[in-house]
Amino acid sequence: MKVRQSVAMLAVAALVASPLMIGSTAAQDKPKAAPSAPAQSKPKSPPGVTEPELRYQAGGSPLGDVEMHQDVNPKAPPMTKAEFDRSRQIYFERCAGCHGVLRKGATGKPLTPDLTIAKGTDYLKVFINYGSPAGMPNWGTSGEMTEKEVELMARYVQQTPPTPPEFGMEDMKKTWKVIVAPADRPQKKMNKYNIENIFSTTLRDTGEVALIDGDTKQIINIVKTGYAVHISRMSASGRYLFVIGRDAKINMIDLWMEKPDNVAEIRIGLEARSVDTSKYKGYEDKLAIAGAYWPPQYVIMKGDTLEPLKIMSTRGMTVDTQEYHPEPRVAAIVSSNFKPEFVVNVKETGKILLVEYKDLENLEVTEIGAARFLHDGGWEASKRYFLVAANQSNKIAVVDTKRGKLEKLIDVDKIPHPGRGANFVHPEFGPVWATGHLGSAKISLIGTDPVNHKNNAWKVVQTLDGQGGGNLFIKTHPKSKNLWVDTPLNPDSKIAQSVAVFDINDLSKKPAILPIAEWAGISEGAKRIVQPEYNKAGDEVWFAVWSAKNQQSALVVVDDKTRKLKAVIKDPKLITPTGHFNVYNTTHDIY
Ligand code: DHE
Repeated sequence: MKVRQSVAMLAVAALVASPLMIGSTAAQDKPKAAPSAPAQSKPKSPPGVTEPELRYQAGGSPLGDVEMHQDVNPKAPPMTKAEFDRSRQIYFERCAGCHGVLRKGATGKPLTPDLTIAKGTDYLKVFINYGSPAGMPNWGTSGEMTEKEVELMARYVQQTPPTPPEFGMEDMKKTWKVIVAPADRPQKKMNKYNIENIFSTTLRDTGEVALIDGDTKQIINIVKTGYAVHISRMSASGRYLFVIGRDAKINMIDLWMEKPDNVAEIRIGLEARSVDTSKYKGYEDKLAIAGAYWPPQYVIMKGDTLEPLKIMSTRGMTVDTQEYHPEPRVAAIVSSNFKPEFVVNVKETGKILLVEYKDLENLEVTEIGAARFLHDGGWEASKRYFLVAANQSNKIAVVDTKRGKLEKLIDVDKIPHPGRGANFVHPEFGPVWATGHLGSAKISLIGTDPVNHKNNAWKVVQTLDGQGGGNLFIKTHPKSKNLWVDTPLNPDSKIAQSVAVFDINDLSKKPAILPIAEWAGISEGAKRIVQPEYNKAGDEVWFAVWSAKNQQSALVVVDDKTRKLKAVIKDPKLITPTGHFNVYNTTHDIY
């Protein structure tokens, strides 16, 4: 392997979210005084960390169920095997998202025994119970953990962190199944569906996707996928749909089958979020790639069978302080249109890797230094520049995939979360790409045309005021004049259950607020509105109305022109819908 280094040494802003501030002596590093108010039923966000951030990051990890070795450290308080296993499970369900699998710190502070043993069980118990102003949630007083669990966790964080197993080629091959071999698959499309207008909807808590006919709004099939399934992506030809679960299971679905269904599957690790396929001319449908959270690695596979070909580790030095990081998770991956390359974004090291896939034996990886905590992002309209959020650094990194270089690091507001962002031509500033924020109500519009609008390129040219923080996704379409902004993680249910829509022709106007959850006609549940997604024609916008597993959810379709309700899709099988992906728009990166 040859590594071309073009690391720009750029300082990043200090971390904003520091869930457990062990190892620092700052005043804010003290546990909060015991409150006199009674225990609350919901976790309350401490000052410094917004509730949306907390809800978003403290998602469960499938590693909780993985058996791990309990190392006995004589200096740490004793724990039985049963206590250790229970607290390990709680740790991976509640804490690993911020403090990291190995407790070396991620967006939260390190929790290694060299720091925690010195603090002692009583101190740690207070910390876990009441939280800290620096960002540690009040797990005990919020009612999220019982007194016994708080005590267990205080002892657990003093133990040697257990390491989940590695997952190499042999493990992958054991999970790899070709359900229908390429030779046995249809030679032509065998169904009457308009497959370019199919939507793949994540059914998060059942580990399935619903394939929905965008024309008739009927469910075509509910396909079994991995645990807490995350995203869907398309092959370049638009025939194969790839789905990845949080358990790192990839399912490959053939849309040409009479009833589209799985044709291959594999696990590429123990925990993952991203998958994509080769799109460069001559390599269409040839390769697939997936990135894991654990082990920290990415894997290149055959595009027609998912046979694993090459595994690459992401362990290495961070971009800013150049310290070794043992678990840099792979966040968004996209496929370049300019070169046979995948763009792999590594969260904790803050590096963007351009992985050239034309010769896997002599793999060339260009390493671009950006900023820490790279998460999600998308292309600007020409698909030459990729914009990715370094979320806890409050920056957007721009990569020029033609030159293979970092173009710019742009400061934006608190915790940008673009999804893939939204591209449109601004009446005053020319082509822009937009991102919303988890930590604020702002929407940043960034100029993306260095040729005809040079003065505006790679700058925030305008900031809009949305409904509030807790935004996750933003969307428009080349044929539309609407910019849709969701706010599913806003603590105010009225805001979480509605969306804001801006008029691109006149962005000085306040957005209209549409009560999508009300339109769904569902009585109970959180009914969070998630992810605007257009149909192929660009005249309908689909939203998920996301409630708990035991409650009714729905999809709401809005007419883009009139902004009026067009259809509500309800079905007992539509359980916890979150993301949805239109085949045509996903294949062609239209957003
Ligand atoms: Fe996601 C994209 C990671 C929580 C729905 N999510 C992504 C990507 C990453 C990621 C790295 C980019 C993938 C790519 O483009 O290749 N998401 C994570 C997390 O680590 C996090 C914070 C916590 C976790 O435990 O997983 C998390 N994500 C969520 C949710 O709670 C959401 C709202 C509901 C759900 O289904 O779990 C959610 N994430 C999504 C969606 C996308 C996504 C719908 C794709 C957006 C797109 O437009 O492409």
